[in-house]
Amino acid sequence: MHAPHLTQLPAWKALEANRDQIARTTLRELFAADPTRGERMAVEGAGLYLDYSKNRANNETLSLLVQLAQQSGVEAHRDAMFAGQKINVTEDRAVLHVALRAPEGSIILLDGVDVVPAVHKVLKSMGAFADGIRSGTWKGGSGKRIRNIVNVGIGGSDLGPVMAYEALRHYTDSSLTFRFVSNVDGTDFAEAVAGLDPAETLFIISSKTFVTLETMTNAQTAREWILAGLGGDTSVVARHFVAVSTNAAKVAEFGIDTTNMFGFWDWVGGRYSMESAIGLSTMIAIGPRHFADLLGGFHAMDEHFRSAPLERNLPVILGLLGVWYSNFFKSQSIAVLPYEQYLKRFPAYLQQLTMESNGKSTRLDGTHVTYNTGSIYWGEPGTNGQHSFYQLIHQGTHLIPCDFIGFNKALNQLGHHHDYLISNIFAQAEALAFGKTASQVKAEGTPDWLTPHRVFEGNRPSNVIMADVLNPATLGSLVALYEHAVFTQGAIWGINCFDQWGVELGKQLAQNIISELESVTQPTLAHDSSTNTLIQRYRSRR
Ligand code: G6Q
Repeated sequence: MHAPHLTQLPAWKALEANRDQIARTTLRELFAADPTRGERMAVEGAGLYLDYSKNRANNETLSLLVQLAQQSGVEAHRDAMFAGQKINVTEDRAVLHVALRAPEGSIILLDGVDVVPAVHKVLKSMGAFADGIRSGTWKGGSGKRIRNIVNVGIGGSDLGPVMAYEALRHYTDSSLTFRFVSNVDGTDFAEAVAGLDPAETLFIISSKTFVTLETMTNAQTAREWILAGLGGDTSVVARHFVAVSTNAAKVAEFGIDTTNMFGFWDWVGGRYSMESAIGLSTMIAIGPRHFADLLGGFHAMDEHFRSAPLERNLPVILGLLGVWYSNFFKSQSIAVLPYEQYLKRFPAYLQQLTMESNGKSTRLDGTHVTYNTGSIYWGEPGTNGQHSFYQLIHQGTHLIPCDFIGFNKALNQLGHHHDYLISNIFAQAEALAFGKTASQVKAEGTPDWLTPHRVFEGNRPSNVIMADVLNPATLGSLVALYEHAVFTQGAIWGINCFDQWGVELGKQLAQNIISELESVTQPTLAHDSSTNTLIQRYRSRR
């Protein structure tokens, strides 16, 4: 039997009516009518405080959104994920990233087997290796200490490690240099190794499948670079390469000793893997203890997601508000604006998490959706964006809900910087919500002709997410907050958050085109006229 269609659910219908009512009111009016709104519409959990009061929503909206979650089976779907059911149906896989951060001794069964001991076994071997690099006992082939760590990976095998390294830089061992190579563009590799001594360099080849074109190409180039730097001595290559993968056979085929391989499992999706062995570079950078704190933060949010009532559940609320704007206000995008320089790569990380997970238009039952799904996520660290694209958010024609992220304590306490920084979060959220009316603008002595240009309509929604300080635990909570918000949305939309078939076609077509570009003789081209011409032009001009 087919589940009732999302748009036919009673809560959906009621939300449409509620939207019509909300559309006639403003955040100014909503706040004026309820002096406690700012305290009431906030929720705290796993070290994070979410103020969602500046959303175009009233009490009824929130309760209807929660009903929508219930009527579309979010809780049952969540429990199925935690129970190791194969909810990634198009790949016939369980989705158990929550097991990666389950404390030792807890039990998560997959096909009747507890996966937690295997997770901790890998964590221990990662820890021993990380300690070896950090203490200098693991040496390169020529006996020199490893000082440079280069992670080679792409997508989920890159974005998490890069983001976490930048986010936790304050906690890293500054005697070690970390670089990241992802793009198949040779410039990425060339610049990543510029200035590095091969004798002191370790490559972590991070690839779940170990067949990814970009990563295998970069890994091969890395091998040649090490060999050239170490006088062609193949016997020492092993000291400069480790692998993170689920594919031992391919790792061995590449020439990496599988004793230097850190494994994970097919139930870990690439974009959900930063706390698996894919986080090896993170663990080397911050040390095993801090890595354990990171896992602790993730786990705290997992527990909150699993046990908090939906109306007090941070990821559920965040996810539901995304559904609210996407489906009931036809909003297309969400800006994520961390007011924390260390989170400068967080928006890029979130783009994959959100858009690769929920950028789907086929429902689990194979039918095409009749409503919007995943939003376009984007952002920059504050306050830089304020001097650039915030103009459009404040006065443009698009409705762009914003997530502001800030921390009560600075990691680099310098003069007034932090108060200035945080004042801008509060001010931006205030300006977006309440704007500035024509009479306020006029009262400042603005001439009539200029007044309309200086009016801020307001009524633009935002969330403010605050934590005490950016540390491994709060980073883990923050990432898990968005993971579960994405999950909540996917469950409501009835799509599979955990596959990514949309990345396949381009990859396949590139394989054909590679041989056409590299063919010594003139290839017979059978593409469309545009692709044929582009290939011919490139061949004759490169
Ligand atoms: C993530 C995707 C994708 C993947 C990369 C790298 O969810 O599956 O971004 O992480 O394509 O894949 P490998 O780790 O297999 O090289």
